[in-house]
Amino acid sequence: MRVAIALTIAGCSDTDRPMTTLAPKSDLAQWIQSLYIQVTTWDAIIFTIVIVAFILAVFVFSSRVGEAAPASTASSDLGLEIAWTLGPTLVLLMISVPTIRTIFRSQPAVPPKGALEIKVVAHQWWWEFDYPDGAKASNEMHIPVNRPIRLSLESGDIIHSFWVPQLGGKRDVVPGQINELTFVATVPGVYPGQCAEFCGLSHANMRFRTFVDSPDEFAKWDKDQLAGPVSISASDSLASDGAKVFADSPCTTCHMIQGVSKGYIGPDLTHFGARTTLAAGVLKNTPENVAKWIKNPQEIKPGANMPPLLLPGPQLNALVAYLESLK
Ligand code: HEC
Ligand SMILES: [Cu+2]
Repeated sequence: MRVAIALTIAGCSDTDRPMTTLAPKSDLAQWIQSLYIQVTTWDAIIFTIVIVAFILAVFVFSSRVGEAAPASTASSDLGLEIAWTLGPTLVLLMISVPTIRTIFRSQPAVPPKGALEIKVVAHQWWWEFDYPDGAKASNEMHIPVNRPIRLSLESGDIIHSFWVPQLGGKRDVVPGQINELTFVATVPGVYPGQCAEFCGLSHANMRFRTFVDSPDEFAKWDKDQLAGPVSISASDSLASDGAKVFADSPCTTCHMIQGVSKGYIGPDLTHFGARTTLAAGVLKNTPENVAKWIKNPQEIKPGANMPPLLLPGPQLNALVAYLESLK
């Protein structure tokens, strides 16, 4: 039975179904997977018993037309009464005990030793990740493999839900409350995530990615994030023009670029050029897409909390070149 379930699950490959919940890449996801298998096994056993009893009742122990009804035994058989009270109780215990244990294991009161603690802030409709050393990221979270990760989930506005299917279960993000999620990612890779609690117009566009890096890759990424933006080489006149466009634009009121602006309404753009996607994973980060986004964010993402900015073509091109240079 278990082998059959495991084989069926293994058939759901995770490369062509990146949002699968059946390809665990963390200890938490693995525990949840084994819960699925346990519960499905119990279900299958009970299903079989019920169907067999049903068939026997219909075809073997039923009275035929013209025959007398069989004598009732229900109220007199104490053994049976005890059996069908204890049986379901046992089954419920078998299901609830491991389930509740898994819930507690996913949020231990004390973070595991050596855990990396990351503050996650959910916004309509993007994700902010704040690292204990001051590094900041938006919509693309980097974590080291095989090290306990402790997420503190907060909301900047309304209820959202943090969910990376291959790394574990959903956890709601509730205003005025800090919810926690603890896990160890065990396989390097890029795992997509998605807000899983309806939060308005662009809820479906509130995606993100988790990069599970080797410890060295993670250390390098973290160091790059802590540094200011890579300085623009004097030869890149387009990007330097773009820096001026940015500094004189309303972009500065909402976006932080270290050493340039201090906005905090939208994502920190200090290392925007190093991200693979933009607008919470909705578009690939290419110059064409960034230009499209600046011209009309709402067309790409209904309701997006960024106003369209009508810039003349050359200024827009320069601004895009500047943003892409921010590695
Ligand atoms: C009123 C505040 C506001 C202003 C002004 C504003 N933005 Fe934004 N910006 C946002 C918000 C909010 C988001 C996140 C939108 C989302 O993904 O839902 C965003 C997202 C972005 C992103 C995508 C970032 C990412 O990592 O996904 C870029 C790039 C960007 N803005 C550039 C600009 C530029 C350039 C300007 C000036 C022309 C500008 N923004 C003006 C609020 C603003
Ligand atoms: Cu949502």
